[in-house]
Amino acid sequence: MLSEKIPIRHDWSLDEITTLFEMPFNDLIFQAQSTHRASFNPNQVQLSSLLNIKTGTCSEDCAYCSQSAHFKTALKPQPLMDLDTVIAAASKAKANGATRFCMGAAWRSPKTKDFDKILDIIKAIKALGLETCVTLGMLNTTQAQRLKEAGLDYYNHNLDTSAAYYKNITSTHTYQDRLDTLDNVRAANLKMCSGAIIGMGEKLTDRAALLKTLVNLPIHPESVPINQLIPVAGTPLAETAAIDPFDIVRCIAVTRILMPASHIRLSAGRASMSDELQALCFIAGANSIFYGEKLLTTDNTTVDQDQQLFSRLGIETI
Ligand code: SAM
Ligand code: DTB
Ligand code: SF4
Repeated sequence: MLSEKIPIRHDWSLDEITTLFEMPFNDLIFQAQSTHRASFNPNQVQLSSLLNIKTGTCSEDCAYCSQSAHFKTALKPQPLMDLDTVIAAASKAKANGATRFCMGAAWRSPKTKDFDKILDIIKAIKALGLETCVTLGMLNTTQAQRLKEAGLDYYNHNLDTSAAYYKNITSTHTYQDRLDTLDNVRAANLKMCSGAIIGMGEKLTDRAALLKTLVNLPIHPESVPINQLIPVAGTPLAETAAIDPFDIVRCIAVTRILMPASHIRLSAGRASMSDELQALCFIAGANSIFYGEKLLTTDNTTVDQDQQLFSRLGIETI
């Protein structure tokens, strides 16, 4: 780690961010890797495991999502999992080396009847010695506070794309709803996990505008997942053309430069990426992954594949 810290800024303009995206690739990667080294050990990657604890029948119509009740996908809906099933999955993730356990529920917002069960799940996972993260949809201030009191570490709520492009992605809630939840997460003193999906047909300016919103929040999200769209059959985005693989590297590099002290997670889409592309993403400043055979409803890389890749790259997992 270098001693010189990079300043944390909250006043980035769209032009400045667009200019970063348009830099020659080598210059961009050099700046991102230099920034990365100022705050982090460049040979360490944090491992978060994911579990979908409630599957499908979601009232929202997010165009990328396999779990929306609005689309006919192959997914089998499942109610909220039992505590014991969640504990078993978390114990396995811990034994494989994960340090954080992230749980997702396909809800617009948490259901009152299930909320106490969620609090029990968080307490039990904390007791295993894992960091906890949940993503349950929109939260009000009381819900955020109760999650904090149960010992929750992180709340995941992605802005996903720019405010302008978000209107093409969902009609059942607004960008302002997402921002309000992020405010409530901060007000409860929870750590924030919020990031992007790229490859939904958005333009470079949408990627820049999304990152501008995230970086100019009063505190940068501690964790920034960068997802590449996984096209799911039956969803409106099923036939979306694949992006240029260098676009995800650029997106990670710009995110690293903007948020020098945040963990940046190379998230959905790794299963379709080559080892070389993933390595470029780590050079560009990604220092966290979702680890384990499944994301929420789709396949991830296997634990064996990831362990082999990290061994070839001399990366220590934490
Ligand atoms: N219902 C909650 C919400 O909307 O925040 C939590 C679950 S939602 C599935 C969590 C995140 O997963 C989304 O915001 C999106 O970033 C990501 N995601 C879902 N489906 C995806 C897909 N097909 N490809 C890439 N990312 C996806
Ligand atoms: C995030 O940014 N990505 C994760 C997690 N947060 C909840 C979800 C990825 C989902 C990919 C599609 C699926 O498996 O359903
Ligand atoms: Fe999927 Fe979450 Fe949107 Fe529901 S709110 S459709 S679970 S992304």
